[in-house]
This record gives sequence, structure tokens and C-alpha cells, in this order.
Amino acid sequence: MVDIHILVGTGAVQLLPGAVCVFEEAQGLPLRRHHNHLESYFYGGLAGSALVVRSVSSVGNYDYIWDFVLHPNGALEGRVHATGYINTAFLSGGEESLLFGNRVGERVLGAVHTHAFHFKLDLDVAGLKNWVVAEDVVFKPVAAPWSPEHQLQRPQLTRQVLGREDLTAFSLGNPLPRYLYLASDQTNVWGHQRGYRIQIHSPLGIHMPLESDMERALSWGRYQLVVTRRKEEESQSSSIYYQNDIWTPTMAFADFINNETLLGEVASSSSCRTWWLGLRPASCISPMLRMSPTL
Ligand SMILES: [Cu+2]
Repeated sequence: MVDIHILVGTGAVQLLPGAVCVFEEAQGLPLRRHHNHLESYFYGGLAGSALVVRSVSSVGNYDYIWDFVLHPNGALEGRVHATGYINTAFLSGGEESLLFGNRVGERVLGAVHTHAFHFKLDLDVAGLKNWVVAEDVVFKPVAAPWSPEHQLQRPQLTRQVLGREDLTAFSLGNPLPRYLYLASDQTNVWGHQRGYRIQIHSPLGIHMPLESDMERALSWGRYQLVVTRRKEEESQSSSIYYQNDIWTPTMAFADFINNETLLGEVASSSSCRTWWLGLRPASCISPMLRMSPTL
């Protein structure tokens, strides 16, 4: 347990005892295992565990559990779960009540709503010169060597540097490249660029209709993933003032995406990439994002 000092609304320092919990978590999968019974007979394996840094935000009826997980293979994971009590409404009993959710009690409606989260990640990989790289697979037909009248579909890797912000704003509904990573100009012993791969697991679904007057303030919800140039004046995707007036937003996340270059050559000391990751859990689905080092 770790105590944390926070600045509450008055600006005074407040101590939250035990606000962060650090623990080792057994993983559902082994780190490695192999059972060989072909020519020789051997078994080797190692249990998987990870270090979890956890905090919990209690907001009204909910308790959001925030975990940052450090895996022994170098992967970093962020995940959030909604716990606590579900948000409900009075069930009038009329037919149309069930348009807004499902019945969960005698006179209780589990009203449909969305929990949407946005993670910001400032990431430099092995220095400040970084590129956003997309890799995918194309299939090329080749004759099967042992049976030339038949064709095989051989997968080939395609690589593309995504050099401008408009190429790195991935809307909901548009597929992400199969592999997406931030590559450094430093290389490993085989000459491949060192990098970190980004993975997102989050249920899809539009955040709200684009024609809504509120949508501009919530425009980060349009995207499952965006990579922008890091800037001091683009430090947050939302604003505390929206709780008073969401119809005239003081800033809009969608304006951050203005086709600025993301190429490593022009990186200055303050221009590491900022990754914005949209996550939305259902009550029983936990979204998560994961970064894995490419070898
Ligand atoms: Cu809820």
C-alpha cells in the first residue's frame, strides 16, 4: 500500500492513505512451457506473474479500478474495470421502459449508458526520433512445390511509415493495421528498428451522433486510436469546464488532428508522439491496452 498526496478542489494538500496498491498477480497463462515427445522427451515451464499498480476511483455509485501492469516480457498494460453498483432508473412497467435497458429488479431498470475512457500516453522509444509504423499482411499466390497444379497463398509482410497525423487517426469502425508500433531509429542486432507495439481491446460502438451539439466537446470518442505530435497546448483531450457548458467547448480534441508531420527526422526535444487511446467498457467487459516491445 502506498499513501498519496493529492490537491483537492481547495488547492490544499490532502493525504489519501493506502490510495495505491502494488502487488504481484498470478497470470492465467505460463510465461513459457514446452512438452516435447517427438525425438527426445523433456518438459520445461515457468509460471507467469506480473506486477500490478492499482488505484480505485469511487465516483457516485461506481468504483473504477485502474490497473497498470508490468509484465516480465517487457509489455506494459493499462486496464480499467467498472465495479460498484449499477446505475438504475425506476421501471414504470410500461412496454416502452424496456427500450432503455433491461429489468434488473421488481421496479428497477438497468438503464443503458456508456462508460467511456481516454488514455493519453506520451511515449519515446530509445530516444526522441520515432516513427509510427503499420505492418500488415498481403497474400501472394505461389504454386505448391510438391504439387504445382495447386496454389498456396503465401503471406508477405507490408510495412508503411504513417508520417502525418491524418494517417494516424483511426476512427471507430475502421480497421486498425494488423500490427501498429512506434519505431526508434535505433536498431537491434539484426538491423530491425527497436519499437513498442500498441494493442487495444475495447468494445466498439459510436459514442454519440455527430450531429449532436455536444459531440464536438466529446470528439475524442470518434477514435479508437490517434497518434499526434506532443504539444504543451494539447495536454488534455477534455476540459473540466464541459460540466457547466458542453455546447460551447473551449477546445475540441478533433482539432488536434491537423496533418502535422510525425516523421522522426524533424523531431525536436519536445515532440515525442502522444498516443490517445479510446476505451469503453460494458459492465461485464474490461477494456485494456497493451504495449509490447518488438524485439
Ligand atoms: Cu454504468
